[in-house]
Amino acid sequence: MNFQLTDEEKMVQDTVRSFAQKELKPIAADIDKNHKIPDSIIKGLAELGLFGVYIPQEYGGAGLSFLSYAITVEEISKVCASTGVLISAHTSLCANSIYEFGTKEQKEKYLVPLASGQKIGCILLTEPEAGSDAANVSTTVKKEGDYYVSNGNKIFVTNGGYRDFGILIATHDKSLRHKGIDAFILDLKSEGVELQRNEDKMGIRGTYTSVFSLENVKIPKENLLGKESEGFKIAMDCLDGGRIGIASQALGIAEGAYEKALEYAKERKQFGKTLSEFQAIQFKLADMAMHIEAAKLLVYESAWIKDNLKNGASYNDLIIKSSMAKAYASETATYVTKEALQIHGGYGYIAEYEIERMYRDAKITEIYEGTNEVQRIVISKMLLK
Ligand code: COS
Repeated sequence: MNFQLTDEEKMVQDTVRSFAQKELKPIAADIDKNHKIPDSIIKGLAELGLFGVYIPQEYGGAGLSFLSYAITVEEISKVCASTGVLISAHTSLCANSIYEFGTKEQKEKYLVPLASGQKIGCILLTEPEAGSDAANVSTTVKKEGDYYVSNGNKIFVTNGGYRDFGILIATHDKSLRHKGIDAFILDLKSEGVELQRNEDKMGIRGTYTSVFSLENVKIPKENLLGKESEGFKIAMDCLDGGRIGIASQALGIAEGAYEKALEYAKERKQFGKTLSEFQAIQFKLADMAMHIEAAKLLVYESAWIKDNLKNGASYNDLIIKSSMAKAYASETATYVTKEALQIHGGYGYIAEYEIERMYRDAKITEIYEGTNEVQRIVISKMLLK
């Protein structure tokens, strides 16, 4: 067992940390306020290769490990959770699906611009009646000559507002549930794809959470991803990696809040001594650090499993550990941000101190890419198999 990062992973950590601290930290509050990640940040991330960390170089990526990707999302999310999920949803839910299931032609046409950061990716999976019950999608596809024609409604599409590329999950026969589902690469500028709105939300306010309607959208037949009826498998597979991405985001949020609380506890004086001299605060810090460390081990281990699937690591292990990492790290993020806010007292409630943003950002990690209740369904099903 080796708990050390490779030299390459350490370099990624240093590079991303330095970018996050220098470029992102000073404007994280503005990203939240203005509901937008500046184009200059997207350009900077692209120049560092962070839109395709583990995608091979021949397809526009940086060709590094999956663990490097997890570290990237973690370091970015320490200062800006919106930018963390921009990278995570783009990579895990879109680029990854094309990388793992796409043809050479699909990779050249769609993966290269995604992995190099010229285009931003998303997945169109969730619907008003298909959230946790992902197999209940009602968006239809019907083959007509050289096209599939799709109709339906999609919600909660992270990154949808960029209107670049998405993975569309739709059914050709709803009565078959997950066995009737297909996946497609969809250009979000196609005729019939209407962006209804970007939601106004509690946290990760720098991201687009979009609502789309699809009316007679013609998708070229060569945009089918994998084979017909493989769509649910593709969605689940990308979520297995995606859950590590969200776990990394949650870990980063928790670490960012913990660091701020630690710093504040050492500076703030009440009753003639610093907060860090009170045992009540010391115990809070100890508990926060303990949970963060445990979350980190789960996140890094699941990323390591994903990196080692070709070297004998088991896919079942990936499913169970990625769900554990996601549930545990997200619960750590909500717990740690709550405690960090409490340590800041009244100032924690004031926007200038940033903890209130981290507290708001943390909550979604318990919900998206599978609620933590769904993670427990996945974990227990695997345990009882
Ligand atoms: N990884 C790989 N395969 C999985 C899987 C996973 N995590 N979870 C389920 N599957 C497979 C099952 O093995 C089964 O395959 P077979 O047909 O070959 O047996 C198939 O998918 C159907 O599984 P199951 O019968 O368990 O499906 P259910 O409809 O009961 O629901 C859950 C499965 C709840 C786990 C699934 O719908 C889910 O993950 N929901 C949450 C969706 C989500 O995360 N949405 C957020 C999107 S953010 S963009």
